[in-house]
Amino acid sequence: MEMTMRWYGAAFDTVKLEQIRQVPGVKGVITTLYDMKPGEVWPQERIHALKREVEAAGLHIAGIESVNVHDAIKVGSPDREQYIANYIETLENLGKEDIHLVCYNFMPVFDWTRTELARRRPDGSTVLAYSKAAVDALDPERMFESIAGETNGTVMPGWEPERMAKVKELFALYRDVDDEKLFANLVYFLEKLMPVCNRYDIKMAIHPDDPAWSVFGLPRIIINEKNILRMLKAVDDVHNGVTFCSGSYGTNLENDLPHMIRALKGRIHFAHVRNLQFNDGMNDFEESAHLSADGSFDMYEIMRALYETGFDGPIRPDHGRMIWGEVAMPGYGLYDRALGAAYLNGLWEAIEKAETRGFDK
Ligand code: DNO
Repeated sequence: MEMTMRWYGAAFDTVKLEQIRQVPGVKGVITTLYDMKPGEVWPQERIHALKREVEAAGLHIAGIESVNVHDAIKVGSPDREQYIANYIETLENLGKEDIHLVCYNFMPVFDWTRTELARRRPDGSTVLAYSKAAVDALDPERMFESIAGETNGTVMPGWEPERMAKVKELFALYRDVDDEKLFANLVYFLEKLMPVCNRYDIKMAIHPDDPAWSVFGLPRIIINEKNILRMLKAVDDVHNGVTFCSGSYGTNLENDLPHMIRALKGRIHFAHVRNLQFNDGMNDFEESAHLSADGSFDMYEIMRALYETGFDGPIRPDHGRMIWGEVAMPGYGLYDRALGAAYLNGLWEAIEKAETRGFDK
């Protein structure tokens, strides 16, 4: 595996490449052209410039998160052909710049959903949190306003203002799209992408729906082992793979994370590893520190399953807590993600050495 950190680009991120470069073991970033709208073609010159910028800081681009998918592709409207052609052109431009990993999601309307961006924990840190009661009481069209005050002036991924202005229209678009239709549209999209992915060896890594169940009555498909295996089989090409996000699949306590990793062997191209603390079954959870003891998951078992299945893609610490007075995009500050990277690297080293050297009796 390669330890990486997500970076949104100099114009959007509060964290600098020079700081990322000082996190032990991190040589790669997962980045994006954050100002590109879903459906636009990414110009090769801009990808090239981004690459140069990252390389000038002594790092490299380990993958893109995300090239967002236009809603026409998700709902399967006639104009999807143009948007798929544009997506293919973007992949070509990425391939020409020697980039071989693309994370994307196929979630309708909303990317990830949380109801609080700064819940205070006993240690004084603040974290993203989800409460079912809050979701049930929420008018989805107002979700963004209800938490907008807590973004620390940053633009949250998937919650871009232009997109949020159109929430009502977006809901109308999905009126006739159920899980099966969404699944068929995903397969249609992936089949069209596979030739270009094969030509440039680009691995597509779908991000799970977060949380891993339907919110606001919208269809959701990338939520459990059965559905992912169905998707991988439907387009049975190694370039059709997944981003294994423990914090997203883990929202559903029925998902046995190490078991899922083993079942997806060979098709996990990217991993987001973080912990969650459940407070009231699945009705309430918050994004604790990465450490096993701070949350509900056994992080050692998650890392061990990745190790044992021969995972060799990029891994990144995921959302971090806001600590030590840092003001940053919720989930994407420097300090706690750096602690997460160090911890995950430590687990990996211990697993690897125990495996290769064994323990002295
Ligand atoms: C949130 C992220 C998601 C993820 C996308 C992938 O912090 O995990 O926005 O990047 O769903 O397309």
